[in-house]
Amino acid sequence: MSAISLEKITRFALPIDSAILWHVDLPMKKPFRISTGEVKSKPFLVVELISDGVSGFGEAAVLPEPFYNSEDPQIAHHVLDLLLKKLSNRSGAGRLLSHSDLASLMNSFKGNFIAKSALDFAFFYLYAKLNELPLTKIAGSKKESIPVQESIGIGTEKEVSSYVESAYSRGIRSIKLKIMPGHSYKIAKFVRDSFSPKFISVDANASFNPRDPSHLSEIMKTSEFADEIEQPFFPKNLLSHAKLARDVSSIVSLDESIETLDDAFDIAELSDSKIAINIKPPRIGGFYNSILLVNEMKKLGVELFVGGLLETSLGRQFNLSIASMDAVCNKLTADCSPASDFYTMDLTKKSFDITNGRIFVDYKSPVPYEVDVSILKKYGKKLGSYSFVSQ
Ligand code: OSB
Ligand code: MG
Repeated sequence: MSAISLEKITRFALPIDSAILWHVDLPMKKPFRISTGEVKSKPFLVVELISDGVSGFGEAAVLPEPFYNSEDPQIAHHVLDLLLKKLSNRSGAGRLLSHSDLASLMNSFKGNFIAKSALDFAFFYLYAKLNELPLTKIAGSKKESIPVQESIGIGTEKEVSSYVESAYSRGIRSIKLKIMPGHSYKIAKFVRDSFSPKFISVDANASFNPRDPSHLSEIMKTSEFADEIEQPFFPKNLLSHAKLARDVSSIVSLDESIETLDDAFDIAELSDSKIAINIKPPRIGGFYNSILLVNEMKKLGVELFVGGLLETSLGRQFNLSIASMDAVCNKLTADCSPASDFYTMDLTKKSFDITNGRIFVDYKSPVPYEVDVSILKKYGKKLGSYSFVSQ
């Protein structure tokens, strides 16, 4: 049912007057370290689409430098500026814009999915507000609440212990540890022995080389202490991940490797649907692509869960809607701790909390976490304004 209404939604045109591209930099509480780089501050972009005085917002959850994928704030600025100029100059189209118009323009550009996702999210934010249709209804979400996993950056045993303790104090028993070559099984064993969590996943962010025997044996050893291993190898090493999934009893999951629906179909075929997929809506170009990916992978029985890119609650509410679809986050939990774990303030008027390790999903508000415009203006600067009304 949700697939039919989603198709209807994509053909429905919204009357858009103008758009603003914002650069936002919220103060971070603490750095977050992954194998390939450290996030000390996290400037990101926001697209605002305006229709008769009503705004829809979308977050481009880029990391400060291209160490997670090939995008960063400057690259996203360039790509979004090009797309917004093309949208504002569409000949003869006036101010009416449907999601399918938007998607066909975006599909003509290769890659840059995080940048594109901001336009897709802004569209659905506006659509939800103008039609009073909750984002959860658009996704066809069903779950009342979703279990949360705490994602812990690379650090000393002492630092990691204090983050695990804070997760435990909120009822979270599923821990994701960031790892890298030379720093993997010891930390996984340490957390397993000291805290006995319900579930340990380790995330290498594509830092192990499958052609290096010492890297391979380190991953095999780490798997003894981990229930799940996320993206050990480089993003294009689909076959190496499929082989690893045959050789270890831990669940193998992919994050960086999956950018399109075709990537998901490929790994499902290569691994006989054994490899789980971490859906990060920004990484695959937004809300629409995420819903589609869930609907297709559900048919193949692929295990799905939702990850994060340190978004504010503006971005994370789309992740939560996807996480509460019935085919998602069943065996595996969502990396969706509150934005207050990372930032001294959120970009939205309210934020979500964790109760006994779970987030309760809001099914009433069209857009549960609306942008607080005073915070956007205080911590953001305008990079560009675009008029959609033909001159
Ligand atoms: O691989 O999951 C990842 C943050 C930055 C880059 C990569 C990753 C992450 C996270 C953050 O783990 C999880 C979150 O947003 O809660
Ligand atoms: Mg990951």
